[in-house]
Amino acid sequence: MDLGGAKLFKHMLDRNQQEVVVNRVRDVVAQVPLFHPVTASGRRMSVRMTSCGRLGWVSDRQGYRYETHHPNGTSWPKIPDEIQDVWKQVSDCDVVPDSCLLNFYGEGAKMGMHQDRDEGDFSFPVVSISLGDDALFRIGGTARGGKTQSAWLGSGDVLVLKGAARLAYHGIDRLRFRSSDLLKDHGRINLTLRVVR
Ligand code: MD3
Ligand code: FE
Repeated sequence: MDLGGAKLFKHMLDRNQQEVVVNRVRDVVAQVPLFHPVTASGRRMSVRMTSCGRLGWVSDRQGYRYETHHPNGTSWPKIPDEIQDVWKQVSDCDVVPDSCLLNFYGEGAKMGMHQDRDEGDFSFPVVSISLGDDALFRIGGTARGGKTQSAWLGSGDVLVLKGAARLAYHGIDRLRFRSSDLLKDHGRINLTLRVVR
């Protein structure tokens, strides 16, 4: 499947691999808890986030940026091997990712259309792993407000963004809440692996 240069690998992770990754995510969240990022304008995002790897993405009233520590002062844990393995399989890139953003969507959470441009080099791909409930993903072009394409991302799906798609506007319109039984309390986890530098 091809969404404007984004490559979607449906069902790349089987149920057992999904459970292993969820357990690794639980280990990370136990060390660096999920938080609701706040935008520079003071709006609280509906998605909760945390990170692992050398750098993690944070947003607060000062704006958004990559930091070496969680807002509580803890350094981010290492990216678990089972998550790095997915990058090795699909990124077609010899460089290892230095950041893994962990997004958690509860009932009603969504993410508005945006570009990812806080990284130092857009020639590296971004790899996204979806776990739990189905989410309606939307991707457009590199200008805001153009035509868009949509696709449902299901548990175990992996999306690779490179080339023109790397700077495409994208977002999550809505979840099909409780569509998956992977997570006890339902909801969705999205992991994005990046080279930030
Ligand atoms: C297209 N995450 O973390 S994943 C994000 O499902 C983000 O949580 C969404 O947008 C989520 O920044 C969408 C798919 C995705 C991830 C990164 C991208 C699409 C992308 C970077 C560039 C272009
Ligand atoms: Fe994004």
